[in-house]
Amino acid sequence: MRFLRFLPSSKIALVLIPFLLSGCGEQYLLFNTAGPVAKIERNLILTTFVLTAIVVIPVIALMFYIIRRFRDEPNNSAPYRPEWSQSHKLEFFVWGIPVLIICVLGILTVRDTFRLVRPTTSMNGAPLTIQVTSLDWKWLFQYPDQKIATVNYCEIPTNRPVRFILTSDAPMNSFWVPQLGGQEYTMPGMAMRLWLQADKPGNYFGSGANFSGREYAHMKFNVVAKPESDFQQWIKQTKSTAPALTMDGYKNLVQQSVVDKQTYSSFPPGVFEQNIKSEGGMYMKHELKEATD
Ligand SMILES: [Cu+2]
Repeated sequence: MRFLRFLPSSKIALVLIPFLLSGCGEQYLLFNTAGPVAKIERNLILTTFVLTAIVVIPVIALMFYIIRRFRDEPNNSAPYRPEWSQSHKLEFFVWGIPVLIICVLGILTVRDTFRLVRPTTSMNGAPLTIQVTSLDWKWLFQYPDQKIATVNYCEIPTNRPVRFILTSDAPMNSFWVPQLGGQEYTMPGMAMRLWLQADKPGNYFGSGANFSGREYAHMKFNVVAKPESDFQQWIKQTKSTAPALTMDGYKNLVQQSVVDKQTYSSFPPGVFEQNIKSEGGMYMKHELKEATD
């Protein structure tokens, strides 16, 4: 490592420390999980990281070693063997270990993927359903059972699985609340399902994770998790104080614009399902039924 020779190793360590330790900070939402879904996904990410490091670290270390050991310079005693061609021992390690790692990672990933198709914790009572529509450049949340709607934020009860049904009435986007779980796409004419759950009250950052036009950077929202009783209180208050979302109001929201948080005491019935159907959702009968039953 001749090019590093003029830098004492203590200096290199000092430069590396902030990068190596920054992952512990609270601003790294992906690792600062707040629910069972995000926890499963974070563990899978960390397992993947450790397993791939088994290959990556020795390969990088070997690269430096080989460059140093076999470089052409006077008095280098490294053996020169041009007729060398095959080593079964080496092949065994070079192929065997990665194949083993891929197998383990494959099994773990399939296991967790299927685990997250259903709510991760046993349910007492019905889950909460929230229909999410990504619009040009805002997020609309509809509560089909409570018959209320919000824009650019939503509230959920803690310790209860929430079933998000996702679609788009604008270009495709992606719904992502890093502290609660991985992203899921929103697509016109489709109804995607994503189970999330918050274990502790808090404000969880959410955003559109898929570029969808000029003001896409403003497609941010908060998921506000609060205890069940506070959540019921919020529903009650919303129903009695907020204005209604009319069909004209919805058509306005669909237009390209950036808006602040909004709260509505009602919304035009069926507007979510009609949007999916009008965009070719006849192929989504099963999912639509799930979204509306
Ligand atoms: Cu799709």
